[in-house]
Formats: sequence, C-alpha cells, structure tokens
Amino acid sequence: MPEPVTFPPAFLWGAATSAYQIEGAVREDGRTPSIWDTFSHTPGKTAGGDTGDVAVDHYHRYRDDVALMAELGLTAYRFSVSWSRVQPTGRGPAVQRGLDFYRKLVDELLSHGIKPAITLYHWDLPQELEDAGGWPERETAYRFAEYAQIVGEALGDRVEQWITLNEPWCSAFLGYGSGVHAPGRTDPAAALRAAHHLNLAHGLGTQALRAVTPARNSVAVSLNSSVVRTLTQDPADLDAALRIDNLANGVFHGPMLKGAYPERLFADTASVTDWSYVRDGDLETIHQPLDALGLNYYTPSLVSAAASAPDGPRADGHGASAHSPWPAADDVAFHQTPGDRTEMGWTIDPTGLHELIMRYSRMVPGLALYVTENGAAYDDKPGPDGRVHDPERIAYLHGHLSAVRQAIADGADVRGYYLWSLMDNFEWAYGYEKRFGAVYVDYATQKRTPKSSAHWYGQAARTGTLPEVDAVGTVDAVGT
Ligand code: PNW
Repeated sequence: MPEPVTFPPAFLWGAATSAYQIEGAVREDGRTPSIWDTFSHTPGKTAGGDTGDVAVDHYHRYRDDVALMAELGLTAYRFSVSWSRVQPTGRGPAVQRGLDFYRKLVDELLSHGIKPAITLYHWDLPQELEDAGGWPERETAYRFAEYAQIVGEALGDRVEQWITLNEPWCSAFLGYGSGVHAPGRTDPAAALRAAHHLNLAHGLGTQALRAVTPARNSVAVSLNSSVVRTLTQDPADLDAALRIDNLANGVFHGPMLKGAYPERLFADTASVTDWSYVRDGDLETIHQPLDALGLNYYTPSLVSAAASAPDGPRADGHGASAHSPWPAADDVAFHQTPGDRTEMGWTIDPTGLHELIMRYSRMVPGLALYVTENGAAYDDKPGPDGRVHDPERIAYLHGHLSAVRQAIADGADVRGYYLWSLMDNFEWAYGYEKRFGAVYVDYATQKRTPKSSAHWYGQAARTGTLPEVDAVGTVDAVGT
C-alpha cells in the first residue's frame, strides 16, 4: 500500500472557470460584445464556428451549479467577471444589473461555505477598448484600473481572494502575436507592447483594489508560467531555453515580482521593438507587493536551437498558426515532450508542476502560492448507464496533486488547488470540442453529470486525502 497523500487541513479544494467560457447570456442585462464575441463570430477562428453565445448557460443556472459544487464537497471556486457586463464600453459608470449577477453568485457561494476567488480579467476585453487600440495602448491599463476599482467596491466586502489577470502571456502573445486568440492580431511588436501594458494594468489594478477593499483581502495574479526544458545541455539549446523562459515567464514575473524586466529581454527583442513605451516609474507601479501568486500549469515545453524555424504550425501546443507567438525567436525549435498526452496533445508530466512551484517558492520566499488552474481534456462520453467514466482524468489529477503535496513537503507554501475546470465549457479556439470539465455537460440539454473524476476529487476535498486511484469505481458509486 502506498502512503496516503494527505493535505493540510486549511488547504483549499477548488475548481475554476471563466466568464466567456461558461456564462452565455451575451446580450442580457446590458452586456456588450467583448473581443471574444467578435473573434468567435468571425468565420474560421474557432472550431466549428463555436461561440460563447449560450456556452453552458451558467448565467441562468448559477444556483444549480453552486449547489452541485457544494454537493461534491468543493471548498473554493475561482471565476472571472465579464468586464463588458459591468462596464459595457470599458469606461464610465457601472451597470448595476451586471454587478448584481456577481453579487448573487458570491452570496450563493458563501451561503454554501464555498470561498470565492475573483479573476478580474480572463481575456474578454470590451470590444470598444480594442477598437481604441486594445492592450498595445497604454490607455487600456488605466481603464482596467478603473474597472478593478468598480468591482472591488462592489464585492470587496465579501470576496477575500482577488486575481488581477489570468495568464497575461495568452492575452499578449496568442491574442496579438500568433493570433489564435482574440483579437486575432499577428504583430510581434504589438504583442510586446500588450505585455507591458498588461503588466501596468496589473500594477494599477492592484493599487486600485488596495484602495477600495479591506486590508484582509488577498491580491494575486495568475501566470501560466512555462516550465522550459531543453533537448540537450548544449550551450545553444540552453540559450534558446533562456530566451523562451524570458518571453514566457520573465517578461511578467520580472516586473511583477522583482521590479525589472529580464536583463537580456531588451537586446533579444531589439529587432521587433525598442520598448520606448516603458515610461519612468512604470516598473515601480508594476512591482506591487502581492499576497499570493497563482500558477496555472498543464504541460512542460521542450526547446532547442534550430538553424531555421520549422515550417508551418509548431509543436508547442499553442494552436495552429503561421505566426509564432514568440517574438524574435524564430531560431528556436519546439519539440513534443515524450510521454502520454491528453486530448489537447499536451504531454502529462506532473514533475513540471513540482518544478514550477519550487521555482516560485525560491524566487519569492514567503509568498503564498495557489495552483489556480490544472487539469486535462479527454474525449468523455456518457456510457450506457448514463455515467461518465474518466479514469485518465483521475490519474492526471492524482499525479498532479501528488506533485503539489510533494512541493509542500519540500517547503513551498501552497494553500490551494483549483481544478480546470468545474464543467465542460467553451475551450476558446477549440470550441466545445475539448472537454476539460470534472462535470460533463450535454450541450443539447445543458444537463450536468459529474464524471467519476468529480466524485474522486470531491472525496479528496471532503477528506483532505487523495483516494486511491484504483478505488475509482467505489468513489463513483458513493457520489450517485
Ligand atoms: C488556459 N497555451 O488557457 C486558460 O486559462 C483557460 O481559460 C483554458 O480553458 C485552459 O487553460 C485550457 O486551455 C490556455 O497555448 C490556453 O499555452 C492556451 C495555452 C495555455 C493556457
């Protein structure tokens, strides 16, 4: 019998979602289009032309969804606020009905003993702000701070955990570089400008939250920090890895956690941008003291130097695009890491999560860490008995939660884990094709069915100990 994997009593067992991926109701109560509405309605941008128009109708079903979380035994829930529901033009006064939805959701969570964590920005910029230039423009960062203030004033009394941005790397480099995400621009200079203004938005947004919400609240950011590995220890490969690490991680954690961009970044990207938009004082603004750091992890990256970039889509898991998300790094090749993969084609490697946690634990001693996203897509289908068995997802969760437990044993202050995702939803450019949920959604009827993994995870949450992986059948029976 292996040792049981047991977590500290206060450890948060959460699930995560984001507004555009689950809410639907895109034209209700004053909401206006975000860049994801525009993008998903542009032919050819998402698989099957899927959009978030209806998604999983969470806007109307939030009460049932919260009840389901409580039934499963979750103790925390991370969701995002739709900016254009709250501030339709991205500027000016708030729409009360938009704020009311989130207040009702929060109250529902609290009444079930579930701790809410709010992500202010999970990629859905109001279209009007994109029309005015979007993240490459400095103005967008000031608009974000105003929006943060509005949401902070409305919900700061009842929500303790705040996350400014989700994965700014995706916003900047998939949105403005490779163009596989909204707004679909393919301009490396714009992507780097966007990165700086997202950093600035984080700093200004953190200041705004501090000013209007109680001091007990926690402010964090969620980074999809990459674990960058090299094919060999050859100096050219190590150099490639360092450059990708700077473009994936350092460009955000440098300013946010250390108050400086990585030393080489300016020289390495000089062919693309002169960084003249970084103004005096910006780095101080970005470098706000934080209470916690959120880490989103799915799979490691494997790179090497390449005499020339491979043609066509790269095997870096970032979607098919003729444009690289990595500015000024065409001489770096991405490789498929060995091992089993999920439906996304992402290699399963829990050691990467351990490595990532330990890296940030050492980088900022004393900073509380949360895994704000981790999970896997599989081709789930209900069986003849109506149940959805997903042993692969249970194995994935068991492996990654064990890695988190190991990091805690190794001294990292990890306070919680949010499974991505609570339920199947709109997986961005992949539409509804990829199912990340612990809860299965029948899109024709919107019926929710917890998969075996939801029952497994719920038992972990209720007992603080990971159920044996081969006890799946039993756990499934418990939950039905
Ligand atoms: C994250 N990549 O997205 C997001 O935060 C979620 O909204 C999303 O559903 C989830 O992970 C699964 O994809 C990512 O290409 C999308 O490196 C793409 C990448 C990373 C994260």
